[in-house]
Amino acid sequence: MRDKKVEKLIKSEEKRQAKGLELIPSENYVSEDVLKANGSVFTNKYSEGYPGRRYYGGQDFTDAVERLAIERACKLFKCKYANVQPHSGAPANLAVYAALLSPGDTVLGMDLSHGGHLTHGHPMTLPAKIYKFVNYKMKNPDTGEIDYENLRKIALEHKPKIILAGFSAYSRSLNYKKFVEIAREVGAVTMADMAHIAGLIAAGVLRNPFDDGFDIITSTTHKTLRGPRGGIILTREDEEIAKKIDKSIFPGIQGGPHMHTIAAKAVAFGEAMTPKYKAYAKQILKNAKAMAEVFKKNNIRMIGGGTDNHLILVDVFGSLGVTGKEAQTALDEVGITLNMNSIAGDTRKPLDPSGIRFGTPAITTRGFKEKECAYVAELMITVLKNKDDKKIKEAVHKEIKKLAKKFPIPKKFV
Ligand code: DSN
Repeated sequence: MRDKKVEKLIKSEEKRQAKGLELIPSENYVSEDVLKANGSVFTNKYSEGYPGRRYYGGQDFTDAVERLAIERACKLFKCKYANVQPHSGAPANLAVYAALLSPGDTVLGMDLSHGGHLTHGHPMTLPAKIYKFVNYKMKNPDTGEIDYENLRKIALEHKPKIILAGFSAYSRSLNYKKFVEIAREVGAVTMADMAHIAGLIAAGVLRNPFDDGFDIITSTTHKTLRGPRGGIILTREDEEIAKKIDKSIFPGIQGGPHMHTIAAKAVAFGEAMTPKYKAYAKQILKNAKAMAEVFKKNNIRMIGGGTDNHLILVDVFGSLGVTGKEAQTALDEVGITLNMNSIAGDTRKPLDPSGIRFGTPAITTRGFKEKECAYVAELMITVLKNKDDKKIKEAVHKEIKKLAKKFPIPKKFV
């Protein structure tokens, strides 16, 4: 690269990723093919519109690559329509709201502190300023069970136009059938934000909400799905809904699609169709269970009591008297990256909450199996219990570096 300053920063980030262990459950490593497509000359092209209906010339190859991404997304997630243009998850969710709601209409989504996402109605977000959001919660944070009775009660009372299932910090499975039943009772559209678990659904190791009758799925493409940073909106079968969503993305809230990202999405969807990817997805779940088992054995409280998916949410403050921020910092110091997270009923502030959230998608990409994951969990607990002990932290850091060296970030997945 001619720009030495930027090149140096890229190299430093490369080193950071190689030397440490990534446990942020929404992060992953992409293949060199995804990286290549994402850094391709498609970045030079404007292509407002959709394949066959663009507002600029020179679209032979953009049309072909977008069609390919759509075809693969539909096959992967078993649906009729896909919009592959959302720049990420937040615009994907906003586009669905804008497509189906009028200002002031109601959406029923999961409470942020119980695992939902900011875009599911946090008062600071734009959607919450336009639409009304009401929230459902878990019945019991120690089992993670959703309070479906109350969800139905809220739905009957508020008559939402959209009932939204999905989360960014919830470790159990949702009962999609119940959501669909309640939505049909109140005449709502069902939308699943599966950003965290899209890859696990694509691989068939977690249930596909479409199989239970969900109307719409939104997702990012860069988490378990292991593609470029981006978003998608899938519609099971309703052409009218799909048309409204297309208009909502363009010209509604976005301009030119990022064709280089769409090319990279097509590559990632292709990779996710392979038997190797299915094995990867299975291993993510096994690895998360192996880590949860260690926390359980050590009597450390997990929200939901364990995990059915790729992530674990631990109440470090309640169990060990260590705040989420302290835990994040101490683990950062030994080469483990994760994030502090609020937990249900948290009395602490979001910038220093009671919990930490971590998961296995990235370390599974590196080839970690249950044995290594259980060991990492043990090391994490050692650090959490000795967060001010320099010597212990140095010893753990050595172990983490050894593991990182033994399991380099792969470049090819298929
Ligand atoms: N920021 C993502 C996460 O970490 O879960 C969700 O948008």
